Amino acid sequence: MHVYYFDNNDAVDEREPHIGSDGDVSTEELKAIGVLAYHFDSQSDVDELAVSRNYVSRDVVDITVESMGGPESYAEKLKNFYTEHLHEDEEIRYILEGEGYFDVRGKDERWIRARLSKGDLLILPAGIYHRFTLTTDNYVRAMRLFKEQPKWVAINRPIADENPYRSEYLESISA
Ligand code: KMT
Ligand code: NI
Repeated sequence: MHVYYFDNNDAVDEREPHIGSDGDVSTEELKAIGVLAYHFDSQSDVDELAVSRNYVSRDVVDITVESMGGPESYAEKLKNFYTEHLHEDEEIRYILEGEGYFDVRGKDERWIRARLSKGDLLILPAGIYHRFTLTTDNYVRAMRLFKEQPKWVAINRPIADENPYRSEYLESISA
């Protein structure tokens, strides 16, 4: 998994790498904002992790132009994924096929981009602002795992600024 600071060049398609000049981001740096990154080649390792962290539900999503029902709805879906948002629960994303980018906000509000390929797994804490997009290959198959009662809803910024899970998250990363 390549993790680095995003270049903030919004004139370029979001599905391009956008490798910035601020360099790579280490696993420790990710951990400091509550994000855990792993690589698992076997599903049983993922299952074990899910059990140990009290995950109870999951789904598998295929994101392609066809699976989304054509170019227009694909573009619409991408727009939703790429709108900065948070979730009220911790969530796991595990890449089964293809590739995608998760952008998460660093402590200083800079975007950190993680390029996820087959076998890469990311744990996003509740309350972290993030967004997602595909690569120019336009193909990903991902498993999404949810804790306890799944809260599928994405809450966009800035409405989520007032969300209690947001405050709780900010508290948890303040050292
Ligand atoms: C999210 O939380 O933004 C997503 O789950 C994006 C799609 S999963 C590859
Ligand atoms: Ni999300």
